[in-house]
Amino acid sequence: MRAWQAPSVPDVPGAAPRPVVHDTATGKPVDPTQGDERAALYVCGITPYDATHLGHAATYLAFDTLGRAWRDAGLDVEYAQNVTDVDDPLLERATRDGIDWRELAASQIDLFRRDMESLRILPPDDFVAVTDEVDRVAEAVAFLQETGSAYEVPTPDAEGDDLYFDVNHPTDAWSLGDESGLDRETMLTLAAERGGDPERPGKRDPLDPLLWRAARDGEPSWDSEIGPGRPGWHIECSVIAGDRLGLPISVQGGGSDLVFPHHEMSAGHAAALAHQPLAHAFVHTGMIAYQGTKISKSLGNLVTVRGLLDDGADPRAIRLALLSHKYSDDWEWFDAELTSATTRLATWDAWASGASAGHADDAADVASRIRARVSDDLDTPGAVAAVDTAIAGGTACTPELADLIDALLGIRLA
Ligand code: 5CA
Ligand code: ZN
Repeated sequence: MRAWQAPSVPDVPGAAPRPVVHDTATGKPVDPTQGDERAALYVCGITPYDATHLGHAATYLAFDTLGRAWRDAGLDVEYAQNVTDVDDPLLERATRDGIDWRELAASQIDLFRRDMESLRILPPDDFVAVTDEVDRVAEAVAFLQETGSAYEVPTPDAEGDDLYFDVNHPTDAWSLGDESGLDRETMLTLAAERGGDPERPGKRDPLDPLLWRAARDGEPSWDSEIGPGRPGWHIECSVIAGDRLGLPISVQGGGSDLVFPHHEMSAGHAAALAHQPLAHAFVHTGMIAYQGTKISKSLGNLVTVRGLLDDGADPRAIRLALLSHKYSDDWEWFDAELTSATTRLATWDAWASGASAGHADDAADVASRIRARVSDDLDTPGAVAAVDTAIAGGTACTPELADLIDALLGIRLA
């Protein structure tokens, strides 16, 4: 489906280092392109049932920064992102609010597009609604059934049986825990909290995740070669990433709440489908909290991009506030974040417009410093500090330096 309008990104001369990022699976910094000229990025997209909150914004901004750093290093970037436009939380919200789930999804996807545009986030090349990929998911699940990785669990209340993934069926490119590194007890707890159903009777292993939910009365379903039903959650991302980008991809990205079960199981499905690892690196953003707890639609402690913009925030200040934190940290949003980012932005704008005289000779060093910081596991706070230091030290903002700030940090200074 249509993504959103791309912001302009200046081409900046000079060499940028290849980015290195922290890989959750190995716990180490890696070049996920493995020296290739092509970088393939898949980032888990929204479940469209509430407006873009700052946690979403921070997550997409982190991967936007990675895409910008790759481009600045001269790589060809291919980027795919899904939208989970049919899933239990979306259906529950639509029922609660008495609206059609399709209408709810469409309106929230539109809002997300507008928010991403306001924040000047680079759009994916492929922005894929799960409801447009149901046939492909069904085909993949049929293949998993034929090859012994999927099995039926008796489902008396449905037209057919639900299909589950057998986490213990051997694959050559994955075994349970490869991506998350978690112990079984933690996996069981997280599966129960994050959409899994370890208590469901009839499964071979309590951790086996749903691949295909057979049609129930009153729930959306699609006819398919494996009977009427709808996709499970993890398989959608394995299929879309594999189809659009080819496996293994460079980076599978998302928030740290997706480490288990979502990315673990997506990697398992990909391995069973393609005998390939899903990704060279699994990169996770930290969770943003507000009023003491993780920002979440279900908890209701939302700070939305739209809300801040409606209150008059400069979208560049929202961006700068988020960039001032390390992407992988968990941190808490305070209203003062926006105030200090707005003040900092005014200082940067005045500097770029040449209001204060300065010397231009070390502007190139500042540019190198920004590039070095961003390519070192997306150290955007370090890049922000490099600009602050340049201003404090009397370095003038050359047009090239302003372009580099725009290209890497996505902030066009006045
Ligand atoms: N549709 C699935 C992924 S396939 C999903 O998790 N959707 S979501 O709308 O719940 O989240 C969208 C993205 O924002 C995910 O990458 C998620 O990890 C991230 N995210 C959600 N809440 C936060 C938060 N409080 N802080 C940082 N990132 C968050
Ligand atoms: Zn996903």
